[in-house]
Amino acid sequence: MQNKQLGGNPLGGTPLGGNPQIDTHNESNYAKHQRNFDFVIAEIADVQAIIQKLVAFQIAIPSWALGTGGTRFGRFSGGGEPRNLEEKIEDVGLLHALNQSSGAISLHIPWDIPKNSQAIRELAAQHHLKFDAVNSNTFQDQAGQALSYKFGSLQHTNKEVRKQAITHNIEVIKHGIALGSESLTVWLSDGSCFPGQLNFRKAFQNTLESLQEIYAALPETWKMFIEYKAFEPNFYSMTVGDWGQSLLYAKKLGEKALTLVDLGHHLPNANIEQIVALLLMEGKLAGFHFNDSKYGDDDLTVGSINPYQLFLIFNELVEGMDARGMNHAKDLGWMIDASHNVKDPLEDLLQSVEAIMQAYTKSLLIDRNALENAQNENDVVQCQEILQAAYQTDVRVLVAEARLRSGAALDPLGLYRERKIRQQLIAKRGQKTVATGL
Ligand code: LRH
Ligand code: MN
Repeated sequence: MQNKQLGGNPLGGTPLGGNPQIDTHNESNYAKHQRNFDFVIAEIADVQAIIQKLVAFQIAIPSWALGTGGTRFGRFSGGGEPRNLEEKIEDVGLLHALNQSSGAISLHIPWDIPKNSQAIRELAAQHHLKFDAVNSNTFQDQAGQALSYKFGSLQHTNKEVRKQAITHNIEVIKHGIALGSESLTVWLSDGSCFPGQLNFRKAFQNTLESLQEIYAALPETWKMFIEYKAFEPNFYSMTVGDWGQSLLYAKKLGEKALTLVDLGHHLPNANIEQIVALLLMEGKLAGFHFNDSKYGDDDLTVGSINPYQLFLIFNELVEGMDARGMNHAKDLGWMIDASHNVKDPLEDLLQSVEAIMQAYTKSLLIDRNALENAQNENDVVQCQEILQAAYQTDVRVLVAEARLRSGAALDPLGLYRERKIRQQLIAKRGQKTVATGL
């Protein structure tokens, strides 16, 4: 089964992307697809332009979410997990071969330190993968680390701890440069668990001064993504606790600093689509860590709990990006950040990419002129009718058509199961392998 041309890819195929198994799968699903396609496009204007946008739209897969996730209560491994960075790249390469919408991987350091950056870069290129943002980690103490981050990193009252964390972030930038990445994501678990534990002003100023040193180390073309989070692992305050605090840092740091929106990092019922609209208006939106949640930072499959919210977020994105003449595919960071406690990690990621592509497609179907007129008329009912007409449109065949035109599978999840790929990975890697990450 193994195809020596494309290191261990259970789908076989050649580096040139031609893939007999995908072709066979598409042939057997083509007639039904074409029938649906012809039916759906009859009602849709500019369908070709929409499909081109979908073909161009690429989502970065987190290197830390290719194994089974867990909680403090337990972790139930599914087997066949990638044992090293090379196998993680193969797994993302597999996802990309199946949907041609997963063309980048986002690494987390030190969970995924490349031993040989050039070799890793070549392996990724073989799988048609780029390196998206690199992520630093000052929320765990590594073996042999001199000073602990128990009471924070960039906020820490001890200048030596801050220095240690700054040095780590600058090392992460170096790894990113070697891989061709162009952005650093800084998520800080810094904060406090009890009233009185922290001087909020000093914590902010220590963090800002530390970020300024990291900012100064950024290459000219790089960006710094400042990710905020309302709670966990600190449960009284977080030093980058919401979009306002992240924006304050980003504005004080400079134009390379932007605010990253992780959908699971908000207090209950936050209006995330409004936050997105305003960050975009300010030119300070970095991009996203897509996932879904019902309670906290649940890191569930994108669109599995609140697909309408995801649609409303993409509505603001398309409106705001077009208002600024931005390139949908290139001008924001599209990344997934999820953790798989009960699903096969690769199936979960395939579902998440599909949910993002569907939300984006539906937002492209919104009749913008009609909506603007209805808003100007304060015709509230008509505004909802226009939005929901797009939301209620079944766009699955449009997303599938974009895959077909990109050489991917009409039904990625179906083909993944049809080819028993998880079983192949278990046969190759074993039942008990554990991937680095969350
Ligand atoms: C924090 C977070 C952050 C990552 C981590 C893996 O909750 O969302 O983006 O560094 O998850
Ligand atoms: Mn995140």
